[in-house]
This record gives sequence, structure tokens and C-alpha cells, in this order.
Amino acid sequence: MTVSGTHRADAGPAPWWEGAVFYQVYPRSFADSDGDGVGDLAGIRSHLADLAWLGVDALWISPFFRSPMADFGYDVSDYCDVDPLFGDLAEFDGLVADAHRLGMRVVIDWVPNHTSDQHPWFLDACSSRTSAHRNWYVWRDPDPDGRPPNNWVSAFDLDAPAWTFHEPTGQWYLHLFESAQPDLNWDEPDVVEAMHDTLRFWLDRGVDGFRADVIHGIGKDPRLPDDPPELAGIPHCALNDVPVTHARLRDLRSLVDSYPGDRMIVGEVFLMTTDAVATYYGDGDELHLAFNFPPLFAPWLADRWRACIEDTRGALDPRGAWPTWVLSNHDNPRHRTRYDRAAARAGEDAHTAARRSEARARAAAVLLLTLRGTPFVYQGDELGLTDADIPDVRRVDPGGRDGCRAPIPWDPSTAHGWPVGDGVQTWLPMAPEADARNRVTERADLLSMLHLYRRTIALRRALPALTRGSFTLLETPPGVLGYRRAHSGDAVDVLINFTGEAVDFSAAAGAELLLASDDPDPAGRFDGLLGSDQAVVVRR
Ligand code: ISL
Repeated sequence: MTVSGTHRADAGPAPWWEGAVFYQVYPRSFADSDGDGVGDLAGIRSHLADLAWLGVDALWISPFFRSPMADFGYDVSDYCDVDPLFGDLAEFDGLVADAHRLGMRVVIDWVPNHTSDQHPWFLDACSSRTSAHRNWYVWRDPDPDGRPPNNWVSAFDLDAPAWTFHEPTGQWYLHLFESAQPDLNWDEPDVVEAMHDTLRFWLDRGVDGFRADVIHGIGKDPRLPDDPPELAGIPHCALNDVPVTHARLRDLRSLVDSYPGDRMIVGEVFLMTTDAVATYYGDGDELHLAFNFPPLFAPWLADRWRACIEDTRGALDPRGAWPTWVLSNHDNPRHRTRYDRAAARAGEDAHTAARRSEARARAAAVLLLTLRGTPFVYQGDELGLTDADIPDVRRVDPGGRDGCRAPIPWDPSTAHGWPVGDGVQTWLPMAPEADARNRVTERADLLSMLHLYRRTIALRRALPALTRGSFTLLETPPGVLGYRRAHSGDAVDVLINFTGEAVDFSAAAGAELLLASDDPDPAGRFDGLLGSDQAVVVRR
């Protein structure tokens, strides 16, 4: 099955987000300007040139809004202001202006499913059953048996109901996440209007778009029915999938599209099949992009990746929807760590692990950046970081996600570029191997992971085949994934060896070698042997 590169019937120039490489910034852990051990907007701003050097086209910045930080910013108490921990609105405006000057777009997080329990709306809602904002949240009367209104479980504690009883007013309120994150009631028109206003606020400030958090949550079945008993133990946020959400997305899409300058929404649709995720693109009138979660959880096996790719194409292509690819984010172990752990479980010995770990992560980088679709790079993956081992006393996240959120090392100095003074430590322990895996050290080394990301991004930009091109899976030996990307008479093949053994691929012998995951200067011809854990891009 080949898909045309120009997937729209009325194909004009492709929108920028289809050709872009996105880079996710998790502000708490990116860079710190004021020495409090928590990253901030000025820290991001001071490293924009590094990101431009890497070649990324757009930043997605995780929440920096006013927040009590029960979920480290995904519990917002004011959607239209910067938390003082991160800076202020002027600093944000400066960041956007600087990024734009450097040719990078800025997409910010938007958290529409729930607010903080400290948001003035919720505080008012809690003040009485007749308060102005009562119906902005989801309330239910108690049953005589004292049980919660249904069997939904919350995301971070699978033994806990997605409901908390509010004693003073005698009703339960719904929260798909922490009890400190009450769900908004999008059936209430005032909520819709207020949340639309928050989008306008940032669009007027010049942001290029939004990453919409748990966007499939903004519609709930009004009957709030139990989840099927056979799905017990799965949080309701991974199951909530109802038609009314699509109408709400069409309204959001119209609002964002009404602004000049090609603004966009990439939605976090945390549902477990690509078929389900695909419906959130609507008929080209809902999300511009949606995160596709199955590949994020796929093991590092050629067959499994082939299946993910086929599923994605099967679900998205008929809709003319553009795919996204994500290997890591702030909610899950980094992919290098996931692949290493799986290999250890499968019996890989320490010696082999030491040899293969980095090579696998390099091959994964080439995969991420050459598939047909928009790649999202999570900060630090370009340094080859693994998750930090966080001692129990330093664990802070209710969802246990601290390891992948360890601060980014900037240089080989003791504090790795974090200006912490006496008695202050970074909010989480530094990422591992920071003496070697930091921006300064890797930038000086052409063999580094950082340079591989930069070279691959540059190749993508230079070759329309890799951004716009058609995609065809190739016949490959077991353990190898191969695909051809072709555009306007140019065709390149990507070959990825998922095994620890060299594999004969003489079909491509003699092809021009454009990129190799393990060699910064692979000038010459492909010799027909794909090294263990090696990925190459060749032109036949
Ligand atoms: O974190 C998860 C698994 O460890 C996911 O279930 C995650 O909760 C889900 O992807 C929704 O994530 C988003 O919304 C959450 C927030 O905690 C996450 O950081 C955010 O990415 C609630 O706002």
C-alpha cells in the first residue's frame, strides 16, 4: 500500500505542522535561571539558540500557568497567567518573540478537562450548592449506601474512585485524575465560553497552537455509566470516548482556525487503539494532529513496529489524517530506558546491554525522524538520556513519573549548568551519566547522540521525500524494518536492524549512503551488511 504524499484532494501547500519536528520542553526540568532548582521560562529562553542549532521547528512547552503543583502544573488555578515559579507574562512574550526570530513556533499546553481545586471557579463551586460556578463541575448526590456515583477509577491510584465526597455541600465531585484536579463540566455553556476565552488569550499573545491535555475527556456520557467490569483497573481517562466530544472539538477547531497565521491543536487522546485516536481528527475539522499512543508503548521489535505502522496507516490514511510519532514524554519512562528494561527482562546480560543500549536508542532516533508523520522529540532524548533512579525520599509525583523528568544536564560542571547555590538542590536528582551526557560535551563530539539527532533532522529538512514523501514498506529479512520514502522522483530507503546481529541486506548493496546511526561521516556506498542495531538511510 502506497500513500500519496499530497493527501488532500485540494492539496495546497502542506501546513507547517506536517513538516515540522516538535520538541517537548518540560519547564521544571529544562533549565533554571534563578537558582531555585526548578526550571523556568527565562531558562528556556536562554537555550533557544541550542534548540535552533539542533534544527527543531516547533516547541511544545508543558504547563507554566499558575498552579498549586499537585500535578506539577497540570492542575491550573489561572489559565491566563504565568506561575511566579516560572516567570511572568512579559518573560513569556519575550520567549515567543525570541523563538519566532529563530524560526521556531511555540505551542503551549492547554488543560481543559480539569482545573486545580484551588481555581477560583472551583472554590466558588464549593461554597454552596447554589453558587454561580456550582454547575461548572460534575456533582452527584450520594446514594444511601455511601458508594461513589459509579465505578470509575482515577488515573494515579487505581484503587481510588474518580470521585471525592465534598462534606460541606454533601455531594460527590468527579476527578479523572487527582482529587485536586476536579473535572470541568463542559455541558455547561459558561464553561465552554470561559475555556474558549483562555484560548483566545494565548492566541492573541501570538502562540502558534496548543497541545490539548486529555482532550477526549471534555465530553462525558451524561448518564455517567459504570465502566465494563472486565475493564476494571483501567482508569476511566483511558476509556472515556463519547460522541459529544467531537462537536466540542469542531468548535475549538473553528476558533483556532479563525486566527491568522496557521495556528493548530495537537490533542492528547489517551485511548489505547489508533482506530479510536483517529476519530478525533474528524473529517479534517477536529484536531489538526493527535498523539498516537500505541507506538509509544510498543516494544523494540521490528514486527511490532511494522504492525504499529500498518495500524496507523489503516486508521489515518482513509481520513487524510496526518500521523504523529512519539517515543517518550514526561509521563512515561524514556524509550531508551523502556527498551533496556525489556531487554534485561528477556535475559540480555550486562555486557551486551552496555553495547546495545545506546545503539538501540540511535536506531530509534532514525526511525522517529524518518517515518511519515510529525515527530515529537522529548527533551533529553537527543542527549541519549535514560531515566534517573529516584531515591524514595526524593519522589514527588503522584503518578510515579519522576524518573523521566530528571533535570537536563547542560555542561560537565558539578551542577551541570543548574545555578543552584548552597543548600539548594534541583527539584529532582540530575539525569544519569550527566558528566558525559550533557549538551556541551555532546556538542563537542561529532560521534554523540546529539549530533545524530541534528544530522537526521537536517537530512529530513533537505529531502522532501522524508517529510512529504509517500511511504512503502519494503520486504526485509526478519528483525529488520525497511521503508521507502519517495517524492518528485527522489526515493530514499530507511533500513533499521532491530537485532544485535549483523544482517545481510545485499538488495541495497551499492546504494548511496546518506546517513548511518553509528557513523557521523558515512560517505560512500552501502556495503549490503546492516550492522547490529544499525539504522541507515540510503538512496538507490
Ligand atoms: O501518566 C500517565 C501514565 O503514567 C497517563 O495515564 C496520563 O495520566 C495521561 O496520558 C494523561 O496525561 C496528561 O494529563 C494528566 C497529567 O498528569 C499528565 O502529565 C498529562 O500529560 C492530567 O492532567
